[in-house]
Amino acid sequence: MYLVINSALIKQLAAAEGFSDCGIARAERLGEEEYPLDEWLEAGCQADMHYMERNAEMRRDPRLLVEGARTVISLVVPYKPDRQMDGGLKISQYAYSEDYHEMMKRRMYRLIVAIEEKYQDFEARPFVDTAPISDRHWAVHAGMGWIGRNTLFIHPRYGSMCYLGEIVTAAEFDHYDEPYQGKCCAECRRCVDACPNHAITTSAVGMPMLDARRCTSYNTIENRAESLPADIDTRGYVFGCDICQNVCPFNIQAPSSFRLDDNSKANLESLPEADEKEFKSMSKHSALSRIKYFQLRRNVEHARKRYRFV
Ligand code: B12
Ligand code: SF4
Ligand code: SF4
Repeated sequence: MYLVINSALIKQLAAAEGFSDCGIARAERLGEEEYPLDEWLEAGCQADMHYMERNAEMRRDPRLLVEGARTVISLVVPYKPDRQMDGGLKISQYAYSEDYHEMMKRRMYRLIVAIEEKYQDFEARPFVDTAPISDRHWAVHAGMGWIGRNTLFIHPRYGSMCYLGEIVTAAEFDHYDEPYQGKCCAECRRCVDACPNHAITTSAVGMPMLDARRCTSYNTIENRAESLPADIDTRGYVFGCDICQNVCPFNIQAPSSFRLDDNSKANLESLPEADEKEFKSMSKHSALSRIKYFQLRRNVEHARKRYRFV
């Protein structure tokens, strides 16, 4: 006999640990129609993120990641701040606060402990953008929202500015959520039209597809080259990019989740001028630690060069 867990109780515990939404899905294989990874890879959209090519089958099937997995608990924490950074050079809002990998993992471990207190034999592993598992597609599969044309997961209340994570377990639950069937982007194309680099393209079967080679977020964060492609218009972003999220009506109407001025990372306006020591201190416990100092300098130089022409 394996453990059967009360889904409604787990959702209550998740809310108590600071998750704004929680969906519970059966751990099963996501097909190509649900997660069109092969097509994306074949089109070369991953640029040099070769980790996306490795373990592709595991990315589709959490049972290959966690032996005996029966359930994926998908969790949402919104991050829209009450205002955006002023000034010409800016960083993306997902990096305004504490590193989301650390924050999400901490909350997920606390949730696992809270579940263990109710069910002694409960065993689980938490993931947040750190293992071959598609965070967005599990959020859809667990019934919490849909994949928008900007290719991000959109929650009907919180929009796309939310961090996602999963707890994968062999335990069985008494109720599973159905994949999301509600609202969607309908005829809206604001994000596609707003992207200055035309990075949101269309796949052979008519799905929106993000070409990382054209995306400012990829170029300012993941691209390790000495210089950025000259035609990439970062519109002043030196870390990440929010343009296709800022124009989205679901983000415009979403409530803000924290006051930027209350946040310890609020002095980020000085980031573009930071020397290496200052950068190290600012990027500690921040998503900014994903880049090296030379990338920051390269991104600042690229943005300033572009500004002279626009
Ligand atoms: C690789 C990656 C990137 C790459 C590629 C982005 C991408 N869209 O794939 C780069 C570096 C560019 C990137 C950028 C960003 N990222 Co990122 N990234 C990831 C990562 C590691 C994997 C994503 C992936 O599987 N891509 C594979 C391909 C197949 O997906 P795709 O391009 O979306 O294309 C398919 C879908 O759109 C699909 N599709 C289209 N319509 C529909 C409809 C339905 C119903 C379905 C099912 C599918 C579907 O068809 C396309 C294929 O043809 C995830 C973490 C994780 N482990 O899941 C975070 C993640 C997606 N990123 C995240 C964030 C926050 C960002 C940025 C906003 C950061 C920033 N501000 O700069 C930007 C947003 C850029 C954008 N518009 O997508 C969050 C997104 C949260 C959310 N609400 O969705 C994630 C989930 C991390 C997290 N745990 O919070 N990222
Ligand atoms: S993050 Fe910026 S560059 Fe990338 S698709 Fe969105 S608007 Fe375009
Ligand atoms: S801007 Fe419009 S098309 Fe793009 S993700 Fe938002 S609702 Fe969908």
